[in-house]
Amino acid sequence: MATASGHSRPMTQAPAADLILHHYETSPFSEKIRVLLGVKGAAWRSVLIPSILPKPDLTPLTGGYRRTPVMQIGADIYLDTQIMLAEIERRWPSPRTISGADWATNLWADRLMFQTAVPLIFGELGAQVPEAFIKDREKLSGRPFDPAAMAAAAPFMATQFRGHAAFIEAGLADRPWLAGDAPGLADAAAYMNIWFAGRNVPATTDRLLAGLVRTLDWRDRVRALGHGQRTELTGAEALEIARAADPAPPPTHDPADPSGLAPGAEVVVMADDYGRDPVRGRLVAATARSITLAREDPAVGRVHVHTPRVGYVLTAG
Ligand SMILES: N[C@@H](CCC(=O)N[C@@H](CS)C(=O)NCC(=O)O)C(=O)O
Repeated sequence: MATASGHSRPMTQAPAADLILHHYETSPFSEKIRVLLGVKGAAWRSVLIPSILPKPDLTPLTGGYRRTPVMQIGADIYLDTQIMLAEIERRWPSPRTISGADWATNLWADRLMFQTAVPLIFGELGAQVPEAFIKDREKLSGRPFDPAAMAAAAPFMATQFRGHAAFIEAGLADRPWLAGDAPGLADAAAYMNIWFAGRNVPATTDRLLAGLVRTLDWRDRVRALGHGQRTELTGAEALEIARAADPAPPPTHDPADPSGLAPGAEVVVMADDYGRDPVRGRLVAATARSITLAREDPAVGRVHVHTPRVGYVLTAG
């Protein structure tokens, strides 16, 4: 493509090393992003965060959001994998990973299939789940986290998990990847649940995937995609990177936004499902796809925090 300066851009531009993922190894939503970065052939930086609160090097960036993962590019902070995937695709469009109804597939994987994997796993792990983790997840969800109740629901969850896996099997009937001829978001999103179950309850997962031969082969091929080139960074270094940077030009506010809120308004954003810790700031832009707000923190200076629109509640604060 020719640019204003007359130079031509390379066809393939891998994500630069200024993409930072705050994550932990066992996090399924993080695995979705890591696989996507593998598809993109990305060089990226990794900050390992705790799997339970407190997360002292993370919350100054997010304003209180505590879920995993969080993506940082300079002074721009992305909460929720939905907005991370959109931003990765916008900044680094090649190879293309999103088309068709992939966003619907992504929400199916995040909510419906994930919600069958959680009780399946924790019901079986039962007494092995540390008390501190149980207490943390009760705070996260606002509901009891009861491995015994999950174990009681396991037979139903097993049929549901296998049923969701059968959707993957059907999706692979006439193509090598759910995304088509090449891997993409649909693959990363669906794989996250198979990976999560497989690494925690491998024998049960094998039993529930028995006979789903295309899915088993696809699982191996998604794993073989890898995670791109990852280098480690400390949380303190990431905070310093945010402090030294200015936010990138934000999306354009939609004047027809149904919220009626205008840029500059004091607002609160929170997830609509779990981990609903409110994030406060000044509205920069609300669009049909995203919410951007500006916030200041002594540790990081001025940052822009971005969330998806679907799955998030925006109110005047
Ligand atoms: N909709 C969110 C869900 C993220 C999510 O549920 N992450 C889990 C871990 S994979 C979590 O936050 N657990 C609690 C924690 O890590 O503190 C997304 O797509 O990013």
